Amino acid sequence: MFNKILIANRGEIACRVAATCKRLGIASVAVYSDADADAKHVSACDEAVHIGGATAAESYLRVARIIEAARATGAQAVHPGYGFLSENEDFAHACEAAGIVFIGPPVEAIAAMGSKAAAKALMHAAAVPLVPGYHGDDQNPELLHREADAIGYPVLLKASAGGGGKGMRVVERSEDFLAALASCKREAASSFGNDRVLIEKYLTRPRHVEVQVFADRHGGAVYLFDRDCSVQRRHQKVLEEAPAPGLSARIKREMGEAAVAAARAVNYVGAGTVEFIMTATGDFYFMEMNTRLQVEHPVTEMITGQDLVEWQLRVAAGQPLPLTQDQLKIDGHAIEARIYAEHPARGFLPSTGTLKHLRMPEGVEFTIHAGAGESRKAPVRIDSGVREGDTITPFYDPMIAKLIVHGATREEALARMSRALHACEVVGPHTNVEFLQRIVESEPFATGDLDTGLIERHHEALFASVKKPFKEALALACAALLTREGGTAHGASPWDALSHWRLNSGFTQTLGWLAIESSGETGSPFTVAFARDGATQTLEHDGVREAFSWSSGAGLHEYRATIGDARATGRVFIDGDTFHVFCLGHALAFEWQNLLAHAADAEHGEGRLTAPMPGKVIAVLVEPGAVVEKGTPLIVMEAMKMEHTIGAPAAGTVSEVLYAVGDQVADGAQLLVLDVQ
Ligand code: MV4
Repeated sequence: MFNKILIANRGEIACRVAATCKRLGIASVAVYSDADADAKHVSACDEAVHIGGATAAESYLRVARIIEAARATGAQAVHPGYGFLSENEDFAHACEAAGIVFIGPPVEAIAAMGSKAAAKALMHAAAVPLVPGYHGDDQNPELLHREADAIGYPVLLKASAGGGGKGMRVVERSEDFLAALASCKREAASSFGNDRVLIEKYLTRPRHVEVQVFADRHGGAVYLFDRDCSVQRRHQKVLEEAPAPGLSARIKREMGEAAVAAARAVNYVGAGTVEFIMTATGDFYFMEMNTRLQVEHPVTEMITGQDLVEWQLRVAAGQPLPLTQDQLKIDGHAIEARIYAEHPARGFLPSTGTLKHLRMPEGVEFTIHAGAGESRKAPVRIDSGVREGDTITPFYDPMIAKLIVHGATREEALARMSRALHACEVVGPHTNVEFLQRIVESEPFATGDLDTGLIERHHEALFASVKKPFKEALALACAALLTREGGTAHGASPWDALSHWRLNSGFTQTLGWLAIESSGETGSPFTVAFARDGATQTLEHDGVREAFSWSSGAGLHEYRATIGDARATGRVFIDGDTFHVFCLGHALAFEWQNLLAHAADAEHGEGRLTAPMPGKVIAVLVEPGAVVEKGTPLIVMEAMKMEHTIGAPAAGTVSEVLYAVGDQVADGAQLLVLDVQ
């Protein structure tokens, strides 16, 4: 076994690989870009080498620089993770040339699977099922047209060098074929530098089912069962699970054996994924083979209890596969959700920014203490490459975390996933957490009625607005605000004195709010009146006054509130004037309208302070000569049983106070004179 490896990646997969290294006593070397100097993966490794600028091209894609880092640190092998250089033949080749083990398949296997047409020819020879179609060398348009007519419409044109859904065209009718072919070839040439295409019968409502395979250098090859990754958006997987639901033992075995045959056909070594497309009746056809560890590998780890990174390291070090096919068993069901920093309401654009608050459900991080076996015992696993305080930048994939759950049955795993998603709290970038919740709780997902069109077909329901616990969340936001105003935030300001001093005489305080929708849109401003009279406290909102009480909870940011007969415990995270409330499994946000500052703003620069409405002066908080800060409360008025505090519009010195407690004042009357500094 190696004693030191370099991890040529970043984020959660670099952390994931480092965790297994730690567990096995293998030293790990991180590489990092300018943007990642303080990244989690750097601290997860024993050593780190800076490899260049923030963009991937200047860092994680620099073959020579990474090989140099491996040489300089004495790493015997390189783990490429996924993405970046993981399926790059030149990189695998350069490692070999430098005498460093590439933890991945042989260069020839990567090359064989790089061309779809060539891969299909190999698979045909190995008797792996293929979608009826044409994948020949002859690209004469008339010949292709005749082939398409023979297959029968609709057909699908695919760029041979493409992958992941790029360069595909559905052709519905023979008369559209030649135009679609020309357009597909143009796109293939510009995207992949190669205009070769293949034709397939177009399958409607297919499932994406893939098989995890592993092969060693000693002729051993096994499958670690199947995964369903049908729930995708624009070819980006959203939810993955293992095993694929609803398949008979016969289909599972046939597909597993076909996947092993596919791996053997290219002399595969290491971890690979054979991707099949499956019809509603369970017919499956080879699509492509991914020659790397996949993002969704944890669901396979959860159901098999195996650490696939450990398997990769063992195989790369020349050891035989740890288990035979007969020794591999499926235990229960696992589901993975990919939590992304993206904005569903804006077409899922990546959403960047600092993770000001990040709380994941109770679970096991994939660390030194939790190998795959451990994480299977713990039913919730979180693989993440970021911590609270880190920033999601535009340079890399905006994934925040993978949330993986296990259950004895799919139903149990599903319920656990739903709960776990409801426990995710993110403040900073927008996320897809609510979107994931809706899919997980949707009827087709719950019943396992999966196909690649699920999200599009249920678009309306998945994007409809949900009812949230508005009143409870608002009560918690008010609790957090009143707690803050009552003490710590303003220190020994006169405002503190005010709340305590008036405790038993009864008063009303107006709290101004704006609701912020998950779309980012803000509603209209509204006020909540908090009143205290002796031991009785109430909140009035929307014309309804209800009994209200609150207390700070045990944990950081935690509050308990009762409002009328509703009660809620939640966390309120305050970011500037925005109060992010997490309660009852929902995230809501309110922007505090600082009425005091607003009143001050309205008066700004004039140095005179006027009554916003007719009423009575109930407190004068300053005396002539007082030096005040901008925003310092000066006078409190009461009008229509509500309290209004007038604050200093700017820093200055109070030169004159024109009214005393108990005085009745007219609308617009000047209350005091301030000499602005
Ligand atoms: C197909 C297909 C229907 N018929 N091939 C898309 C990405 C690539 N891996 C294969 N893809 C498809 N190939 C035939 N003959 C539909 C898709 C497809 C798809 C496949 C898997 C997962 C999601 C998908 C979303 C749209 C289309």
